[in-house]
Amino acid sequence: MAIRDILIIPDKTLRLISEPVMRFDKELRTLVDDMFETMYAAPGIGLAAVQIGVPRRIITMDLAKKDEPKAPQVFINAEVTWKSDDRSTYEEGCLSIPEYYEEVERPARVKVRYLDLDGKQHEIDADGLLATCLQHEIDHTNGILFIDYISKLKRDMVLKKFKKAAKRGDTSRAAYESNTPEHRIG
Ligand code: K1U
Ligand code: ZN
Repeated sequence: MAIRDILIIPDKTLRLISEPVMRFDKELRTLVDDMFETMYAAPGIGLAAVQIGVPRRIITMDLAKKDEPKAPQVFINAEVTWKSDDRSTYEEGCLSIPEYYEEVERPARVKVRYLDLDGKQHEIDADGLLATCLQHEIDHTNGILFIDYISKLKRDMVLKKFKKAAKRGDTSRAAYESNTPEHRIG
Protein backbone atom coordinates (compact mmCIF):
# COMPACT_ATOMS: atom_id res chain seq x y z
CA MET A 1 0.00 0.00 0.00
CA ALA A 2 1.12 3.58 -0.59
CA ILE A 3 0.16 7.09 0.37
CA ARG A 4 -0.27 9.01 -2.90
CA ASP A 5 0.01 12.78 -3.45
CA ILE A 6 -3.32 14.61 -3.42
CA LEU A 7 -3.74 17.11 -6.26
CA ILE A 8 -4.42 20.72 -5.28
CA ILE A 9 -6.38 23.35 -7.24
CA PRO A 10 -5.78 24.76 -9.87
CA ASP A 11 -4.48 21.38 -11.11
CA LYS A 12 -6.41 20.77 -14.36
CA THR A 13 -6.70 17.02 -13.73
CA LEU A 14 -9.30 17.84 -11.06
CA ARG A 15 -11.58 19.13 -13.85
CA LEU A 16 -11.51 15.89 -15.88
CA ILE A 17 -14.58 13.69 -16.18
CA SER A 18 -13.53 10.32 -14.78
CA GLU A 19 -13.91 7.11 -16.81
CA PRO A 20 -16.11 4.25 -15.56
CA VAL A 21 -14.42 1.17 -14.09
CA MET A 22 -14.80 -1.87 -16.35
CA ARG A 23 -12.46 -4.42 -14.73
CA PHE A 24 -12.87 -5.59 -11.14
CA ASP A 25 -9.38 -7.01 -10.73
CA LYS A 26 -6.35 -6.92 -8.45
CA GLU A 27 -5.17 -3.59 -9.91
CA LEU A 28 -8.48 -2.01 -8.82
CA ARG A 29 -8.11 -3.40 -5.27
CA THR A 30 -4.54 -2.06 -5.02
CA LEU A 31 -5.71 1.39 -6.14
CA VAL A 32 -8.56 1.32 -3.60
CA ASP A 33 -6.13 0.26 -0.84
CA ASP A 34 -3.89 3.22 -1.75
CA MET A 35 -6.90 5.55 -1.73
CA PHE A 36 -7.87 4.46 1.79
CA GLU A 37 -4.30 4.86 3.04
CA THR A 38 -4.11 8.33 1.45
CA MET A 39 -7.54 9.35 2.79
CA TYR A 40 -6.84 8.19 6.36
CA ALA A 41 -3.40 9.85 6.35
CA ALA A 42 -4.73 13.22 5.11
CA PRO A 43 -7.02 12.89 7.18
CA GLY A 44 -10.27 12.97 5.23
CA ILE A 45 -13.70 11.36 5.30
CA GLY A 46 -13.83 10.81 1.53
CA LEU A 47 -11.63 10.68 -1.54
CA ALA A 48 -12.21 10.36 -5.29
CA ALA A 49 -9.54 8.64 -7.42
CA VAL A 50 -9.13 11.75 -9.59
CA GLN A 51 -7.79 13.57 -6.52
CA ILE A 52 -4.71 11.32 -6.67
CA GLY A 53 -4.43 11.82 -10.42
CA VAL A 54 -6.39 8.74 -11.53
CA PRO A 55 -9.50 9.88 -13.44
CA ARG A 56 -11.60 6.77 -12.82
CA ARG A 57 -15.01 6.65 -11.13
CA ILE A 58 -13.85 5.34 -7.73
CA ILE A 59 -14.76 6.80 -4.33
CA THR A 60 -13.58 5.80 -0.86
CA MET A 61 -15.29 7.01 2.31
CA ASP A 62 -15.29 6.49 6.07
CA LEU A 63 -17.78 8.46 8.14
CA ALA A 64 -17.03 6.75 11.48
CA LYS A 65 -16.51 9.12 14.39
CA LYS A 66 -13.17 9.24 16.23
CA ASP A 67 -14.32 6.88 19.02
CA GLU A 68 -15.96 4.39 16.61
CA PRO A 69 -14.31 1.50 14.71
CA LYS A 70 -13.28 2.18 11.11
CA ALA A 71 -16.14 1.89 8.59
CA PRO A 72 -14.56 1.93 5.11
CA GLN A 73 -16.95 2.18 2.16
CA VAL A 74 -16.19 1.97 -1.58
CA PHE A 75 -18.47 3.33 -4.32
CA ILE A 76 -17.60 2.51 -7.93
CA ASN A 77 -19.30 4.12 -10.97
CA ALA A 78 -21.62 5.89 -8.51
CA GLU A 79 -24.48 7.98 -9.86
CA VAL A 80 -27.31 9.92 -8.25
CA THR A 81 -30.62 8.38 -9.38
CA TRP A 82 -32.91 10.62 -7.30
CA LYS A 83 -32.56 13.82 -5.25
CA SER A 84 -34.97 15.33 -2.74
CA ASP A 85 -36.47 18.79 -3.21
CA ASP A 86 -35.64 19.65 0.40
CA ARG A 87 -32.10 20.92 0.89
CA SER A 88 -29.57 20.93 3.69
CA THR A 89 -26.48 23.02 4.37
CA TYR A 90 -23.11 21.68 5.53
CA GLU A 91 -19.75 23.39 5.99
CA GLU A 92 -17.70 21.43 3.46
CA GLY A 93 -13.97 21.01 3.08
CA CYS A 94 -11.94 19.40 0.31
CA LEU A 95 -8.56 17.69 0.44
CA SER A 96 -7.77 19.37 -2.91
CA ILE A 97 -8.49 22.82 -1.43
CA PRO A 98 -6.60 22.64 1.89
CA GLU A 99 -7.66 24.78 4.86
CA TYR A 100 -10.73 26.23 3.15
CA TYR A 101 -14.24 25.50 4.41
CA GLU A 102 -17.52 26.98 3.25
CA GLU A 103 -21.22 26.28 3.66
CA VAL A 104 -22.76 24.48 0.69
CA GLU A 105 -26.46 23.80 0.15
CA ARG A 106 -27.36 20.50 -1.54
CA PRO A 107 -30.34 18.13 -1.76
CA ALA A 108 -30.87 16.72 1.76
CA ARG A 109 -31.49 13.15 0.50
CA VAL A 110 -30.24 11.26 -2.52
CA LYS A 111 -30.50 7.77 -3.96
CA VAL A 112 -27.19 6.56 -5.32
CA ARG A 113 -26.60 3.53 -7.54
CA TYR A 114 -23.08 2.08 -7.46
CA LEU A 115 -20.98 -1.05 -7.81
CA ASP A 116 -18.93 -2.71 -5.08
CA LEU A 117 -15.40 -4.13 -5.47
CA ASP A 118 -16.85 -7.36 -6.92
CA GLY A 119 -18.82 -5.43 -9.54
CA LYS A 120 -22.14 -6.11 -7.77
CA GLN A 121 -24.77 -3.35 -8.11
CA HIS A 122 -26.35 -1.63 -5.08
CA GLU A 123 -28.62 1.35 -4.49
CA ILE A 124 -28.67 3.32 -1.23
CA ASP A 125 -30.96 5.99 0.13
CA ALA A 126 -28.66 8.50 1.84
CA ASP A 127 -29.28 11.45 4.13
CA GLY A 128 -27.19 13.54 6.54
CA LEU A 129 -23.41 13.54 6.12
CA LEU A 130 -23.53 10.44 3.87
CA ALA A 131 -25.73 12.32 1.36
CA THR A 132 -23.47 15.39 1.49
CA CYS A 133 -20.25 13.41 1.16
CA LEU A 134 -21.59 11.21 -1.66
CA GLN A 135 -22.66 14.28 -3.64
CA HIS A 136 -19.26 15.96 -3.02
CA GLU A 137 -17.37 12.85 -4.18
CA ILE A 138 -19.62 12.10 -7.18
CA ASP A 139 -19.07 15.75 -8.18
CA HIS A 140 -15.30 15.05 -8.15
CA THR A 141 -15.84 12.20 -10.64
CA ASN A 142 -17.57 14.75 -12.89
CA GLY A 143 -14.87 17.44 -12.53
CA ILE A 144 -16.98 19.58 -10.17
CA LEU A 145 -15.59 21.13 -6.97
CA PHE A 146 -17.56 22.47 -3.98
CA ILE A 147 -16.26 26.00 -4.70
CA ASP A 148 -18.36 25.88 -7.89
CA TYR A 149 -21.43 26.32 -5.62
CA ILE A 150 -20.20 29.37 -3.66
CA SER A 151 -20.35 33.01 -4.74
CA LYS A 152 -18.12 34.11 -7.62
CA LEU A 153 -16.46 36.64 -5.31
CA LYS A 154 -15.45 33.96 -2.78
CA ARG A 155 -14.46 31.48 -5.51
CA ASP A 156 -12.24 34.04 -7.24
CA MET A 157 -10.51 34.82 -3.92
CA VAL A 158 -9.83 31.13 -3.29
CA LEU A 159 -8.59 30.55 -6.85
CA LYS A 160 -6.34 33.61 -6.66
CA LYS A 161 -4.72 32.35 -3.45
CA PHE A 162 -4.10 28.84 -4.83
CA LYS A 163 -2.88 30.07 -8.25
CA LYS A 164 -0.38 32.30 -6.47
CA ALA A 165 0.77 29.37 -4.32
CA ALA A 166 1.13 27.13 -7.40
CA LYS A 167 3.34 29.80 -9.02
CA ARG A 168 5.54 29.69 -5.91
CA GLY A 169 5.71 25.91 -6.37
CA ASP A 170 3.51 25.05 -3.35
CA THR A 171 1.71 22.10 -4.94
CA SER A 172 1.57 19.82 -1.89
CA ARG A 173 -0.99 19.93 0.92
CA ALA A 174 1.78 20.32 3.53
CA ALA A 175 2.38 23.88 2.31
CA TYR A 176 -1.14 24.83 3.44
CA GLU A 177 -1.24 23.15 6.84
CA SER A 178 -1.64 25.58 9.69
CA ASN A 179 -2.02 25.25 13.43
CA THR A 180 -4.60 28.00 13.67
CA PRO A 181 -8.31 27.21 13.83
CA GLU A 182 -8.97 30.01 11.33
CA HIS A 183 -10.36 28.40 8.16
CA ARG A 184 -11.60 31.36 6.25
CA ILE A 185 -10.02 33.33 3.47
CA GLY A 186 -10.68 37.05 3.27
O1 K1U B 1 -13.31 14.81 -1.25
C1 K1U B 1 -12.60 15.36 -0.42
O2 K1U B 1 -11.90 16.29 -0.75
C2 K1U B 1 -12.62 14.88 1.00
C3 K1U B 1 -13.48 15.74 1.90
C4 K1U B 1 -14.87 15.14 1.95
C5 K1U B 1 -15.98 16.02 2.45
C6 K1U B 1 -15.88 16.75 3.61
C7 K1U B 1 -16.94 17.52 4.04
C8 K1U B 1 -18.10 17.56 3.33
C9 K1U B 1 -18.20 16.85 2.17
C10 K1U B 1 -17.15 16.06 1.73
C11 K1U B 1 -12.83 15.74 3.28
O3 K1U B 1 -12.68 14.73 3.88
S1 K1U B 1 -12.33 17.27 3.94
C12 K1U B 1 -11.74 16.83 5.57
C13 K1U B 1 -12.83 16.57 6.53
O4 K1U B 1 -13.97 16.89 6.29
C14 K1U B 1 -12.52 15.91 7.83
C15 K1U B 1 -11.26 15.49 8.12
C16 K1U B 1 -11.00 14.88 9.34
C17 K1U B 1 -11.99 14.68 10.26
C18 K1U B 1 -13.27 15.09 9.96
C19 K1U B 1 -13.54 15.70 8.75
ZN1 ZN C 1 -13.20 17.24 -2.34
